[in-house]
This record gives sequence, structure tokens and C-alpha cells, in this order.
Amino acid sequence: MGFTIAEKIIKAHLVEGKLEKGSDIGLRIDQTLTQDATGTMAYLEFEAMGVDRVKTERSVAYIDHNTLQTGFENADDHRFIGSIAKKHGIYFSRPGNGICHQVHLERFGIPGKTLIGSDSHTPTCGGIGMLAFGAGGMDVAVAMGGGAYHITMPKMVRINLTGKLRPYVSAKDVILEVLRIMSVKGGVGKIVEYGGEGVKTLSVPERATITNMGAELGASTSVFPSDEITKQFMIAQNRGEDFVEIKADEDAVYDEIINIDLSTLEPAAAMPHMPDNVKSIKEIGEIKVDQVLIGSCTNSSLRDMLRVAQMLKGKTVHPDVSLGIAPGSKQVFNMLAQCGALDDLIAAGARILECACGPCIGMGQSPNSKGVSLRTFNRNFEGRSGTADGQIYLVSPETAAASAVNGYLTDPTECDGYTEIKMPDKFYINDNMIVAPASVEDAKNVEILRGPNIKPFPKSDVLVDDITAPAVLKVEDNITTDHIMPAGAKILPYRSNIPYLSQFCFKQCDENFAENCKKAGKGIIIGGANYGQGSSREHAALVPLYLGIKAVITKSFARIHVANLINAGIIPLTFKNEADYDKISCNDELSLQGIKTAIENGDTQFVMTNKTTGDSITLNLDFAQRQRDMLIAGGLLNYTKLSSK
Ligand code: MIC
Ligand code: SF4
Repeated sequence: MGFTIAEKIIKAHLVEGKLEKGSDIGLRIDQTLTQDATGTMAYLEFEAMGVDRVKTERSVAYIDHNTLQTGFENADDHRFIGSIAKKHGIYFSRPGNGICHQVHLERFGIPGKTLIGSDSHTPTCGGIGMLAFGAGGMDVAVAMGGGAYHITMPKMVRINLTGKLRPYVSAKDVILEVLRIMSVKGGVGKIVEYGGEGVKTLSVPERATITNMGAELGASTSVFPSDEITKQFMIAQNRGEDFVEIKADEDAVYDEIINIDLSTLEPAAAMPHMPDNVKSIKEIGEIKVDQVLIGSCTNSSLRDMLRVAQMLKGKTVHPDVSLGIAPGSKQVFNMLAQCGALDDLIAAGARILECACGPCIGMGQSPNSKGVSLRTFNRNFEGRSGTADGQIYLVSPETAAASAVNGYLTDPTECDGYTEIKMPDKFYINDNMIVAPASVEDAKNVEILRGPNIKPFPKSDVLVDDITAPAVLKVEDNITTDHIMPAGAKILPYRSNIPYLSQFCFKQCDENFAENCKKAGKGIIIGGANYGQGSSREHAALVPLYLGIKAVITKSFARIHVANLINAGIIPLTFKNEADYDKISCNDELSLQGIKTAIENGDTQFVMTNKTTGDSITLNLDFAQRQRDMLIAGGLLNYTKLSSK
């Protein structure tokens, strides 16, 4: 029996466990990345582990999220990250150099290697055949210290691509089609692999758009084969020596196969407020558009920008539309300037934004009230744009450009003037904004620059046997980490200040959540299916920990968030019978008596009592041994300290 691409890479990196679906496996991690919104916390945790120098082949710290500097906080955090990177052997990508995933793909990613990053879109590098996972900051800190990264061995999904995209139909339309088929929870517990003849028609940036948005499926990761096209990309990045071929065996076995004929795809959009709420542009119709934004780690490559420039050349952005464009990296920006395409964008009236996440994470460019905003981004969760009633549609660069000119949602296949975008034989290489770490000798003298905004992160205590606490909040299906711990320009500067952040926790669901938690002293959260989908931010676990949350009980969890809860020492439990969700109301007194003993004994089920109603409710204790040990120790940091004694 042959192996899939992912199985091959896993096999080569397996340090614990077996290649058996559903079992806990530990992987050796070759590379890590962090960004600034999760990085400050990740490096504080790395410091707490007391490791002098990273043990990975390559670790990179990027500054790309918190780039709006309306006070000292973000700038201080950037300095902190720069100094800690220098001291501990980490490369530092300075603000202005670009979005972590775009830059990592260009300059650092290597086919066949493993990468984890404190950002959920780390699977972008799957576009060059790397096995790349989004993870919580603590997991990244452990990997930097040489520890294994643990996941549940996923199932394998194969997406067979045939045919070729029609002019102006885009890689974004491919992943939107996959989202339409699989939904935002369809990828949980799975790795999505692409194969088939159609793969050869997709360039690396197009592949990366697709693997990037695999995060929206809830998938563990997504990966393309590394082939001749990957090789040409690596050579063009002056990194030909890093290329290795990697493809699935002919007789590899998949748990699920999905067939997509690229030639039949239509331009599509994910409508408000979920990435899987997908319809074709034709079906949605010619709605009036207020704003168009092009960029983000999903669609900010040179290929995408050149396509947009080609479509805007000689035209003017519609008078009722504001068009913002953020190239994904300095390399892309430089090359746009060199070839004159930047001139076309400026002349058309685009507002050129810096190479950063920017509006994707609510760092500026919030749309007008009820404004319809077309974005080439990957998430359109309610409120994420910074405008509570903003109507965000996720679209391809082609659809975005055509609509920006017309002022209404436009199917780009109706546009003329199509020309092929050719990938360059050589990208412009200038790594002057990547700072190498200090030598081991010099590192001793590097001072860590800590601003006053950095507060200690909350520590969890060892688990107790009897937890009785009120259900402080009950929420529906598909709650995102943006609900749990919102981001945006006003809040993001406090990612290293958990006490301050706590006042914003769950605000969109319950205005008084933080206050109620404080009054109750401790609490339990009740959630629906796919709880915690979206980002990797461990703040969505650390802030509830700070507010006294002891357990979260749901119908099901998203992968990274459940790991973050365990890392923080909060018990994630699921209902044995989903219908029992209805047996709990907000403020009911819930009793988890004997929970520690049950976890210690390896029990797989546990009966909780709802003291208010008298109901007994059976919950799943679906944990690997290592997770049990972590919960008992009170989270990953305590566990790491205990196990290294
Ligand atoms: C996001 O797109 O939601 C983010 C911001 O990049 C997050 C990380 C964060 O919250 O800092 C992610 O995707 O993990
Ligand atoms: Fe940045 Fe948006 Fe990508 Fe998150 S999804 S890394 S905020 S560009």
C-alpha cells in the first residue's frame, strides 16, 4: 500500500506514536514562524521555558499584523520581538517586509519539511509541498525548544483536479468551491491533498491560495505535490537547491475523494458572514459595492497583483467605491514598481496600503455602516472588519478588480482584454529586511527590550477533583475565535496584556460576559458544533482562563482551539448525545465531581450533574494520554516543566 504526500512527510518526522488514524502523534518540527499578534505571547512562553537558543532548522518572527501604531504598544511589542529573536537564534522579518505566509513561501519554505506557525494560515506553505500547521503560541514555543508537535493522526482527503481554469476564473474560486462542498467544519480531523492532471495548470501562488484557505475548512492542513512547477518557483526565488520532488504514490489510500473539473468552475463569492456561504457571482446578482480590498495572505502574490493591474490599466475606480490594495510582500511590491504595474494601480485610483495584514484583521479600512465590501481575504466573520453591520464578501482578485471599476458585483468572465500572467524566471531577491540572529557569543549581550504593555500571562493551577461552577455563557454552532477574543485595531495592541483584553471577551455574544465571570469567580462555557473555529490565537483560551473558566462543553471543537484550551489547562468536553445541549441553560449550576480522577484513570466518559435541573449528562473525555497529563498538570507550560524535571 502506498503513501499520500502527507503520510510520507509525517513518516519522515514521526518521533512519537504510529501512523494510525485517530491516534496521537508527535512530529519533529523543522521550521517555525510567528507573527506579532500571537508572537509576543509565544516568546514570553518561550522565555518561561528557559531555552537559550532555538533548536529548529529555521525559526522566523514576522511583524505583519499589528502595524497600525496609534500608541506605543505595538511599536514596543515589535521591539520586544526583534530583540528576543536576535538573542535566541530567530530570523526577524521587519515591519514592511510583508505578510508572514507570503514571505515564508517566497524565502524560507522547503518542500517535504515540517512547519508550525502561531497563525492558522500557516498551511499556505502547503502550496510548495511542505507539511505546515497552524498552532497555538505555546506549541510553537515548545517546537522552538526542540519539542515535538502533537496532533491526532488525520484522515486523508484527496481532491482530484482535472481540466484548466477558464480566463478570469481564479484559484480563489477553486477553494470557494471546496468550501461549498465541505463546509467550515468539513475538514476537521483531515488533511486535504490535491492531485490530478489539473494541478499542473496551477502556479505556486495559486496553489498557495488554495492551501491557505484550507484553514477555513477546519482541516489540519492542506498540501500540493512538489513538482516541476514548484522547482521553477524555487529556482526563480534563487533557492533551487532547496527543491525536492514529493508526490503521492499511485496506490496511496484516501478516506475521501472529491473530484473538481477546473474548466467548469464559475467565479464565486462567500457571502456574509461565513466562508462556506458560497454562491456564484451570477446567482448573487449585481449588488452595489461600497468597498473593494485586495490583499491578505490569501491573494497578495505577484501573480494576483499583476492580474489586478492588467484589469485596472487605463480605467478608474468607480466613484462610489473605495479600492484598497496591499501587496503581500516587499518582493511583490518592489516587482510591481519595477515593471510599471504599480503605476497602473495608482493611476486607476487604488489606495495603496502597506505590505501587511491590515484590513483583514480590522487594522484600518473598516467599511461604512451596512457597507458592502468585496475582499480577496479568507474570513468574513460578522464584525471582523471593524464595522458591526458590514457585509463582507470573499472574492477572487479578478472579481474584485472588475467590481471595483463597475461599482457593482461583476462576473469577471464578462470582461475582455484577458492576457496570461507569466510567472517570472527570476524574482527580485533582496532580503535586507530580514535580520539574522546574533551569534551564540554575541547573543549573551543582547538586551531584551520590554515595553510597559507586557503583562505576565495567566498561570493555571493543577487540576482539582471537584469543579462546581455556573454555565456563564451558552452559545450556538460555529462560534469563532473572533467571537471569543475579538481582534481589530483597538484591541490588538493589547495581545500581551491579558487583564486588559479580558474586558472584550465574548462581547459580541454577551455584553456582560467578563463581568459575570468575575462575579461568579469561576465558570463553564456551553457551545455548539465547531466551537473555536478560525484563528490560532491562544488568547481565546488564555483570556477565559484569566476569567476563571474551568471547562468548555460543546457539541464539537475546532482543532487548534481545542489544543489551545488543553495547553491553557481548561477542560474541553463534548456531549455524548448532542441533544443534551438543550438540557443546560445559562446560569445553571454544573457539577463535575471526580473529574480529575476520571481523567487520571483514562475514563472516556464522565457523567456531569446539572444541579439546577437535576439532569445527569454524559460527556466524552476524548483525550490522548499526553493531553490527560497536561490537564492534570494545569496546562502545557506546567507539564513541560514537570516532565523536564
Ligand atoms: C486571523 O486571520 O484571524 C489571524 C489574526 O491571523 C489569526 C492570528 C491572530 O489572532 O493573531 C490566525 O489566523 O491565527
Ligand atoms: Fe493576516 Fe489576514 Fe492572513 Fe490572518 S488571514 S495572517 S490577519 S492576512
